[in-house]
Amino acid sequence: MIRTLPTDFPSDFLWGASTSAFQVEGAAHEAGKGVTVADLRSQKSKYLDTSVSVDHYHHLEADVALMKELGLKSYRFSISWARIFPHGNDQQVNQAGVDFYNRLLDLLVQNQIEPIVTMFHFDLPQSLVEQYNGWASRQCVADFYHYAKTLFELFGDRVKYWLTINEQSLLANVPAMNGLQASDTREMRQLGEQSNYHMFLAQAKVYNLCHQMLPQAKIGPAVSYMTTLPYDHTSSDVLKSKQLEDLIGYIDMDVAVRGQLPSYYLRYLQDSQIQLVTQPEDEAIFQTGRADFLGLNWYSTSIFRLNQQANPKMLDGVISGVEKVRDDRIINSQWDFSCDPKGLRYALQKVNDRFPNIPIIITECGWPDADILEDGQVHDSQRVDYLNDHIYQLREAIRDGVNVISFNPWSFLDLISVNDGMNKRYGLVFVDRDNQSTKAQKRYKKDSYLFYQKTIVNHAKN
Ligand code: BGP
Repeated sequence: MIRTLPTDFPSDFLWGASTSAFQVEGAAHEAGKGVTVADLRSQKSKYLDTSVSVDHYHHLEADVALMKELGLKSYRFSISWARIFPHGNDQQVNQAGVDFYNRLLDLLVQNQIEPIVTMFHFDLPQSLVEQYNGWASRQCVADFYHYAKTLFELFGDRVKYWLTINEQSLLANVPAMNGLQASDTREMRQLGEQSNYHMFLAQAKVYNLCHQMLPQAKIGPAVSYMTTLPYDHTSSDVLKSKQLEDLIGYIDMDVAVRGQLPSYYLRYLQDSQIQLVTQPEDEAIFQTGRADFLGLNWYSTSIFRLNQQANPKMLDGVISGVEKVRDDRIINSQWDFSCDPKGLRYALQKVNDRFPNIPIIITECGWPDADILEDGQVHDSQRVDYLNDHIYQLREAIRDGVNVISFNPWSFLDLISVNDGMNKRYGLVFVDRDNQSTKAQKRYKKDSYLFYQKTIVNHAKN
């Protein structure tokens, strides 16, 4: 029998939106929460103070009401590890933190919004860095496991979709994001890859644990994946582009789905003379702990001009051996994000070719802009176009046979950008604050909110 392809979004498609704890919550030093590496990063001038963020912590009911009015079927957010365990590995939970997430989950469930919960999104408890250098130490595997087990016990009755680590490849390639420091780049690379290994191991253990403790639940990573194209179509450049895509894009997916470190990564380690510290039992851990789905953070297409240097890898956010090229044939934002909707369809087809029929949740996808509030309105027409065109291509990918089950644009409401504070906004909901003043933190629906609301209604009819 030849199977029939879907003609549209499935009726149970989860139309959602996305945020992360330190970027929205605020209350960073309230209610017993411990300090995180994100809080410390934010004290450096490049980042915006997380102590207030957009004060979601104190606007919980109103924010969920806005989600409901928008028609969301899912909400992807993260739990702050340090709100549950202030030092990352305390004997007891911080009850005020547990209460906060209980309130959020209860509100979501009451409003029929499916929670999609990230366990760790760039905000490692600082104490773990001070105790043993965080993810660079194998102890962190045990502490993450204990944290995950606690989340399953506390919230497993209401959460069906779990995401383990957000954008591990970024954390591995920019180890400072995990609070790590080193005297030279070589040592930094070593720390980055050892951390990478421990994050892989921790997730494999947690996938397995989830399957044992919560057989109804589904679990996977939230992977950073952009469409990567070579500038020149010579074989050597195409090969380099593939190497870059493997090492930065596919690696997290390959380990999560196939249960082993891929050969291109072993080759990279060998060529870079990086020796990982491993244990004999690890192979079995990788084999038995596999993800059920892939969460993809996809924003744009990047075009790279590649030089002959081996091993493209990122250091402090810069990819060595390659140069990102701005191509005016695609629309670019002022932050060098491109708008390439067909790039999304192409990326989804490639992931589906690699892992046939694996369920995919788009965990992030969005357009940055310096939105302006005028008379209570925000006319974010570029974001509306971005959403419209990407949703169209997403539907095309579903019609191609790609198993996408949920779309969660970044971000539900304006939040502090990792690199650009409040200058660079992504939200469907405008928050009235800037880099200097927190103002009233009043919320306003942008044009993109109204557009997305209509889109959800139209598709829910199918
Ligand atoms: C992803 C992160 C998000 C978010 C987004 C936009 O990498 O998972 O947390 O920040 O990118 O990036 P930025 O905030 O730098 O604009």
